[in-house]
Order: sequence, then structure tokens, then C-alpha cells
Amino acid sequence: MIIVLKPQCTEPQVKSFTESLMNDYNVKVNTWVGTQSTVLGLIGDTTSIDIDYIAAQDFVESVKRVQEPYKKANRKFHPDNTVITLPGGQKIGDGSLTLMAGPCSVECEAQICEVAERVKASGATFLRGGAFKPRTSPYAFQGLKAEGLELLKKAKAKTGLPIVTEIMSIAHIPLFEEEGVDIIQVGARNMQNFELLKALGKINKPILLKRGLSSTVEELLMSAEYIMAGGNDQVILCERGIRTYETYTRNTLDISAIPILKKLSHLPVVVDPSHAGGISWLVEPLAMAAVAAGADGLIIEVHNNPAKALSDGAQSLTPDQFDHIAAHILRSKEALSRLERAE
Ligand SMILES: [Mn+2]
Repeated sequence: MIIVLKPQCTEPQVKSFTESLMNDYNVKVNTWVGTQSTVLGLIGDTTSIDIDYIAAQDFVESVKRVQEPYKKANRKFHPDNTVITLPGGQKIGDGSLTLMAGPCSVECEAQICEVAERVKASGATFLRGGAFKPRTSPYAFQGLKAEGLELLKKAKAKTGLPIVTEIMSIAHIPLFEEEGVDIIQVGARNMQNFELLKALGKINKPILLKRGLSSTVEELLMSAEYIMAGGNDQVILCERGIRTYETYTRNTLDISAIPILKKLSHLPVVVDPSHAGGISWLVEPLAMAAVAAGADGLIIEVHNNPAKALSDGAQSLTPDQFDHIAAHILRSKEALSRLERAE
């Protein structure tokens, strides 16, 4: 962290400020005294320093971070990729491509079981499905809630596919644990629900953390840091599109976020082309682009009858379409891996 002090800052002020920084934050301070102003260079772990507090001191001209404010999610302190291993042996982030697929909402036993069997046959290794649904309108279908989790459990018992499903409230954590949810998803709208993130930091289950629709990459990593700071290192980042001025698509898939997240962090990155594009025919090209950009996995909406889906029908693939697309994607991933090995 670099702090530039105002020219009128007196020597005793510099001295007492430097001492307080060293004592309060356990950092070393290098001081350069120039003709116009004095510059302080802080060396050590500055993650706990509140940059706004520093900027608010009346003798401080400007302050700049040179170190990222996140530590546990930072690749600098953890150069190797994090590989998440499920109790059933499934791995995320090990260099393979993880396919998570299933309906937006769990609607009934026949639907979730049929979709689960079909996506498994097409190469999916995780079943997604919403039981608690965050909907823009309070009058829209809100999900089957606890019953939805029961149905997911039945589909898991039939297919062996681990379950990914969204949590919206701290109060539901015990239920998600009891029902054996394998990966707990934090949706885009809850990415900065810090109390929920802190509570998820205390449990021993992988968390799929979706990027908020107006959040920066750094804000996503800070949210991951909340979970990790609580002791849960099993975080999967998810790029699902951000809001821009473009209205053709539901969101704009930020392809550049994938290599950026992989560079800044060691956590696996999963991409959601369904919610990004919002249109079923866009799923394949967006998924292909995500794989080429280095995504560790994809989470895709598949419904046995998209026209009758209770939510997100327009972006859902039929099981036949998913079968076709999954084959393309997995072949592309293989080709990319072959190229990498040859280099
Ligand atoms: Mn959805």
C-alpha cells in the first residue's frame, strides 16, 4: 500500500502516523521524504487495513493498494489450482470439464428424475435444480422449497448424481445439510449477502458462488474471501453474465472474467451460459467460448419440456439438445487438452 501525504504534513505527524500503522497493522513502513510531499510504502499483510480510514485522515493526499485485498482466494499465496473432491470422488478443477445440468426449478418427481437420467447419459456429472427460487416477482413460482430438496434427493438416489442447489437464507443451512445437498449454490442476488457467506464459511461443503449481476471480479473474489475466512476453502466461482446496456441477451457473458479469475485466484471457475444468454440457442456457442477461455465446468439448464417450464423455459435445452451440445463440448475440451499436452 502506498500512502502519499499532503505537503503541509509536519514531521511529528508523519512520525506518529507511521508508528500507529506499524503498531495497529503489524506492517513495516518505508518513508520517502520528497521536496513536495512524503510517501509511505507499507510492507506486509495490508488486507485488514481499511483504505477509506487512511484516505479520511486530513494529512493524506492519496492512498493506493498494490496488493489485492483478498488473501485466501489469491493465487499469489496458493499457486496450485484448488481441486474440489466430493465424497463420491467427483472432482472439480482437476483439469477435466465438469458438466452440471438440470432444470431451473424442481417441479415434480417425474420431471427431476427424467431430466437427471437423461443428462447423466449425456455426460453430466452433477444435477442442478432449484428448490428455493429467487424470483424477480413475488407472484412468480417460488420453488417447491423443502419438497424440492426431497425430490432432488430421490433423483440422486436413482442416478448417483451429486446435487447442486441454491440457498437463500441462513435459516435453511441445517435443512440443506440434512438433505445431503452436495454443493450449495449462492445465487447472483445473494453474492454480497455477507451474513449468509459468513455462515457458509462455517460448514464443510463446497459452495458454488455466482457473480452478482453488477459485481466486479474483485467483489466476487472478496465474497469468496468471506466464505474462506470462516474456514471453508471449498469455493467454486461462477461467471453467469453481468448487466450491460445490451438488451438482446438476458445478461452479457463476461468471457474475460474466466482467464482473469484463473490468474488472480486458484479457485475453480464454472460458467453458466444459460442465465448469461437467456436464450437456448446461445447456450452452445457461449459454452464453447467458456471452455476455450479455460473454464473448469459448465452449469446448464435442461428441462424435459421447456415450453411448460415453471421458470426459465426460454433458455432451457431439451434433453436431446443437451445430449448433442454436451458431446460437442466434451469433444472440444478433449481437443484443447490434446493441444495443451502437445505444446
Ligand atoms: Mn434459472
